[in-house]
Amino acid sequence: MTTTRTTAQWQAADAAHFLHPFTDFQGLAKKGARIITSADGIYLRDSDGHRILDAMSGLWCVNVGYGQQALVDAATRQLKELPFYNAFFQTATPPAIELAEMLAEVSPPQFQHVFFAGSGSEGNDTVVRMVRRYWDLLGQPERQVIISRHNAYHGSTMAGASLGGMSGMHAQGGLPIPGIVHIEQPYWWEHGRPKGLSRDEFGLVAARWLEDKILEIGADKVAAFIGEPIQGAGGVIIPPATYWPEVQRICDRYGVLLVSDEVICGFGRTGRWFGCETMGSRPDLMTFAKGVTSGYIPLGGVMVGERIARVLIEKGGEFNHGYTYSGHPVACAVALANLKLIREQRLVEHVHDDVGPHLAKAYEALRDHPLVGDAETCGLMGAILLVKDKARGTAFDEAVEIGMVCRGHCFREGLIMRAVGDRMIIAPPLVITRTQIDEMVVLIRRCLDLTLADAKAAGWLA
Ligand code: PXG
Repeated sequence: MTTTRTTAQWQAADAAHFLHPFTDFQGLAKKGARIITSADGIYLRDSDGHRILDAMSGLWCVNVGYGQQALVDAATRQLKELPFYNAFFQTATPPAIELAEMLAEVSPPQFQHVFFAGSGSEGNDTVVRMVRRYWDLLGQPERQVIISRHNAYHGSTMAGASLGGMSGMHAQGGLPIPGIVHIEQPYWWEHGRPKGLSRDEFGLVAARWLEDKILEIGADKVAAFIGEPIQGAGGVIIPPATYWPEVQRICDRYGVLLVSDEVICGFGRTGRWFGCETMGSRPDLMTFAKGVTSGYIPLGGVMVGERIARVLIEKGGEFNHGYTYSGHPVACAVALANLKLIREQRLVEHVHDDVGPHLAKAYEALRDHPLVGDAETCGLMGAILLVKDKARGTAFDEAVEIGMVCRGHCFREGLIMRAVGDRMIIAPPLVITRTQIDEMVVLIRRCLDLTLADAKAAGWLA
């Protein structure tokens, strides 16, 4: 199929018919999309035959890397045996049941139940419905408000985008929906450093913004707090170590449910099975997607803590919510094969003990680069902050779009590294080796050098 058309032909057909997500349609049509045709391990191949190191795991999801035969076989077997049956009318399929069982095994002990969805966005829609249902069942229907954070990403459905704190998304479509409010993010560079706070001091300050907000609204009206252990799409914002334990203390104190959005941080990304384990929180709900199938097929859902599950089950009555593909047998079969692979190949340990520390060391070494204001990692998530003046930590003029300049060099050099403002971010497949990390970091340094050369030539450093 991929050899039947030239790149230009693919691009023309793409521009004629395909409206891409989060894309300026006109701009893309002019430039032409990059056509990815195949992949293996941590490398992609495009329609011009270029090999590209995928340091973003597709879109934070291909945790086991490309080309894993066990996942292909699981899908094929299940497609032949039973390609679809629903879970609505008192029915279930073996893959969905087995996956539910296995998710309970790999999750923190408070999670024994799961609600399946088709994506992370749908999972977060379920979260909104479920926390409100929980408080209804407990006779506290006025507990409606969900607190989230600016620059969070929780998906693109009405509820997902509302929970998220992306102003560009809120500006389109009258969001957020009622009952969702936002506090500031725990980003030290933005809010802590300018005030002269240490990272740990700032972590406590940022967590207490949650307490302030709960007190402002009234604890009896607050249903839940939701956050990504580490904000991914927001630019790999790794909160200070003091942040999540303090958030946990505050949620406990006011009886507010804690929701950990594990769509990116789940399934080994941070060196534990779930990001909340790395960050030290004990959530009541966990949203998951992406890495649950390593992106080979869509699947999402919510792990439901016993505090909530017991109420939903024991108080009875129908929960009027669900999706056609809740517990899709093929998706669940692929997820099962994926989780087994992660377990058998000890990929979580591989991240925690081996490649995570190796990446951390390599990023430490990048700090000497003149453009690098900060370089930090957690497990296999990494961020480099590009600055104009290293000594003062001053930012580039926004109009320069320094991140996009750097990203352009990455593309040309055969590396997928994302730019979020001035932050260059990575989240490579968990199967990456030390040697491949070294290869990736050589590419990163080269792209930083090229970006620095551009900045000097254009006078952006002045
Ligand atoms: N929660 C989190 C934390 C996410 O990162 C979602 C929910 C929504 O999942 P679905 O499966 O509905 O897309 C996500 C998705 C980016 C980018 O630019 C990140 C995501 C999606 C698209 C782009 O980094 N994350």
